[in-house]
Amino acid sequence: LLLAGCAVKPKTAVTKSPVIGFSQSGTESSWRKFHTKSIRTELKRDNYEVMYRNGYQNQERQIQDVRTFIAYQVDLIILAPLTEHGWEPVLKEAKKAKIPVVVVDRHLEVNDQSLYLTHISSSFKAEGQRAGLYVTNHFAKSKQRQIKILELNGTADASAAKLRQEGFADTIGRDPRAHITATINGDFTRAKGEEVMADYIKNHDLSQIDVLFSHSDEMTLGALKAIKQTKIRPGKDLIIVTVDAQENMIRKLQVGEVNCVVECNPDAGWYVVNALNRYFAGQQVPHEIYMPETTFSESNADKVPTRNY
Ligand code: GZL
Repeated sequence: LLLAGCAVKPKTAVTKSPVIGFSQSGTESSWRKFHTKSIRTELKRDNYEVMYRNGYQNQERQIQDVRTFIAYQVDLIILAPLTEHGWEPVLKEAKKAKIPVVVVDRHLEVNDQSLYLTHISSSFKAEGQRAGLYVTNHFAKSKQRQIKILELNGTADASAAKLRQEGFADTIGRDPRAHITATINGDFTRAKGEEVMADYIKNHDLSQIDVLFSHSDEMTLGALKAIKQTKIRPGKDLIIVTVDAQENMIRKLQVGEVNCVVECNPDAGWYVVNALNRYFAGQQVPHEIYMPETTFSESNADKVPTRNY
């Protein structure tokens, strides 16, 4: 090992950091952007190498991204599925290539649960229940005989939308006065939220509606723009309940423009890296990991922790 008069240090076996393919569904909200940032920051902190792909809210594109990860033979795939169905084929290809898949955020529907290692997300049904609870509590002492609710839904076939709707319906169903009189779909985006709300206002009398339940803050921000073109005072004439707890929505809660903000916690990074570290250390990983979250309303609007998103 003596070359040209100097000893060449024997190469120590450098363990290669695992390479992680991360397929994110899109960048449609501050919530989503922070969800991505939280996971990538923690992966970097623990020296994982990351191949990140943005699916631009297109499932076909996400499936191609996962195929790219398989071709690169990454050590593990993190997938934030846009919608619930249509993932079996590509998950079977990953399994055949012996690449584990960690599902984050929304659910995906598979018959064979071994197609993914774990699912790390929020309980969207509980978020819907909390939204419904706020509504029934708000009208508990009211003599109003009817509580008419307009629901602004997120992306069709997205578990976040389906389960929020299910949880909300569960809870308001306990008050015989409460009814969802109309449902409009804003696809979890601000632009679509504004468009479908403006369309609803054009064809209906919004003053007949008591409550707007919106599945995400981005859609609520769009809907508020349309509502402000009318005489209806958001947060006063129209009770507004929304989900995510983005900083921009907390500010609206604090000035009384909305009444209840159900938190959906995007800070998944620590939970994801903890699961990866356990997997690569050969330890057990639970099949479902739920993130902690809460609800904000006028009662605690002045005590909301900094949102970071
Ligand atoms: C929920 C997530 C939803 C957020 C929206 O976990 O899937 O998608 O509530 C985002 O901000 O569009």
